[in-house]
Amino acid sequence: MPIDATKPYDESNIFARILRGELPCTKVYENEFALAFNDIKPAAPVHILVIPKGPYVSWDDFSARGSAEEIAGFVKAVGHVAREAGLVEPGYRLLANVGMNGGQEVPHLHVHIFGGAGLGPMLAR
Ligand code: DGP
Repeated sequence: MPIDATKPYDESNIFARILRGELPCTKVYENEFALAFNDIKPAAPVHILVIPKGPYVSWDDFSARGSAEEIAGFVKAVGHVAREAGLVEPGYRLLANVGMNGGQEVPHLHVHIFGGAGLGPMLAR
């Protein structure tokens, strides 16, 4: 069920619980700005989620309230994870769903990194 991305941050969301170590994840990378882990329901041979450490509901929230340091650190972490996964030469796709029409289900910003195969058209038609 997609979320309303204008709602305040919910500390009990599943990715907040992963960040606090209350729930497990298959960690791919972590630094002071970001945590990256494999998606539990992969939609491509490589499907990694990268989340900021701070409490941001969505890309909208992060771009509005995140500090320049957090935003730069997060963007760099996404690039680092994709490079380390060997995705640059074959290519990959980034996706951040926002709110209802975007189909966002977890109310903590996450960027999907998809790769490992040709990914087809950008959106289903
Ligand atoms: P989105 O629709 O953009 O909000 O995508 C949410 C993604 O999060 C979806 O691909 C499945 C993934 N996901 C949901 N719960 C968990 C979890 O507990 N662990 C992991 N690793 N991924 C999860």
